[in-house]
Amino acid sequence: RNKFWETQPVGQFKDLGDTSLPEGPIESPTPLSDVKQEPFNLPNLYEWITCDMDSEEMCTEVYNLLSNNYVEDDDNMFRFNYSKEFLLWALCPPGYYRSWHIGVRVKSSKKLVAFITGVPARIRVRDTVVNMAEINFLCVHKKLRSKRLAPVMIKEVTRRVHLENIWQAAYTAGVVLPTPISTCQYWHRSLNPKKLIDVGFSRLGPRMTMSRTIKLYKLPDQTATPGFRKMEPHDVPAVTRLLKNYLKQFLVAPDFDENDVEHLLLTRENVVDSYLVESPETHEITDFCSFYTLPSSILGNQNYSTLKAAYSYYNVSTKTPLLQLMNDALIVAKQKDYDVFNALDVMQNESFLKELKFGPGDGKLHYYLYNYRINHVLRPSELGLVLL
Ligand code: MYA
Ligand code: JJ1
Repeated sequence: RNKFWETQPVGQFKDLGDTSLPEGPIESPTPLSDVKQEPFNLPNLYEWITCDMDSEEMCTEVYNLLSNNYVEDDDNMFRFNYSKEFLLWALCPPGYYRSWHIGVRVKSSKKLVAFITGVPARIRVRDTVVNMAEINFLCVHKKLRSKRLAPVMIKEVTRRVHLENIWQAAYTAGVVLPTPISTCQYWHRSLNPKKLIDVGFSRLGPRMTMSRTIKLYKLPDQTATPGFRKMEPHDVPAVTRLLKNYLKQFLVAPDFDENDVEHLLLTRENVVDSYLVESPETHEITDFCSFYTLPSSILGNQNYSTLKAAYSYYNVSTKTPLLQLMNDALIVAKQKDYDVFNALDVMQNESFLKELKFGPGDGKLHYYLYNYRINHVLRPSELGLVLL
């Protein structure tokens, strides 16, 4: 069990509950000259590549690998289908390193068969802001599973992160590894219940008919909050202030500056949508909500091939009740033809999930830190971080 993870500087299951260990880095940084200069060895048939995501061909290869081999639900009915525009956005935030976009090819055919990425992020843990890598999009082609390729990919991304003098990382996974800093629950709000039921994403509840179900999930045609509008480029400073102040209350949260907000939150069609409330009287920006677009392929359905899902991203309420703000987010998502609105129980999301008719899904998401010990398992509401 966990022969690889037992060798890594991460919280180990045997240490759970041991509060004598100090919080913070598990290992100290080594001099940069001591970081291994050559890539880790791959089995002989394969070679490392650095992926240039700006190249249309490279981006297409990555897209194809992920769309056929990335994360599926427990029953293999749906598979995440990140768009090319989304990948380019997620992988190229301010200060990104091209060397952290890592692929593995078959030497003979040049076929891309594995992928892993990191992007830099400043993440605050309690009072300390730590330079970290956010690791995402680890994927090994279905035909090459269980050959211990993943540990080599993880060691190689770790090496390349170390070369930039960064020694910590944050990541999420649907599987349990040593050891989660928190475990979150996915919740789902039906926007197009008939399609969700037809494709097996949800079921007709007991004593429910299709028409009662459609009525249950009906939403108003228009948003309710006066001053609710799309975020625009000139809002970046105000949104950054609002978000920075809001995220202070969480134990683990990103430390965003204006460049991050500009990149991560300004609306990009079919990638990320941001809305805010501008007070009609004072023109102050008082509230904010956002979601990103991550469709899933529907595997083996006669009538439908994709599920259009919105995922709750960062939301801030200071004046408009969060419940009302998120109801407006549901209304715009419905107008934009999303089938479902998904959210984790992070931050203050619990305060609206049940009332806005979200239901718990069958998936959980575990949050992890690499080379940083936290002595207590966090409640999801203590997390102020959403990874893509
Ligand atoms: S999470 C999304 C992961 N991707 C998928 O689920 C897509 C579909 N699945 C696959 O492509 C493969 O099954 C993967 C494993 C590639 C996941 N995170 O090669 P193997 C451990 C970490 O024989 P395969 C995301 O992207 C497993 O416990 N470790 O297995 C965040 C075992 O180790 P141990 C994982 O199935 C990724 C070993 O791998 C995961 O062929 C964060 C088996 O290797 C997982 N999701 O391939 C990565 N799944 O024996 C860590 C399995 O010890 C980053 N394993 O139990 C750490 C920080 C690095 C940077 C540090 C900087 C300082
Ligand atoms: O989407 C998910 N589950 C859905 C579909 C389940 C299909 C059968 N397995 C689900 N639907 C129920 C919705 C219902 C709507 C009305 C109200 C009650 C609920 O539960 C799950 C999340 O719940 N998604 C996954 O399993 C995908 C993988 C999640 C792990 C992600 C790993 C992230 C990678 C790191 O970046």
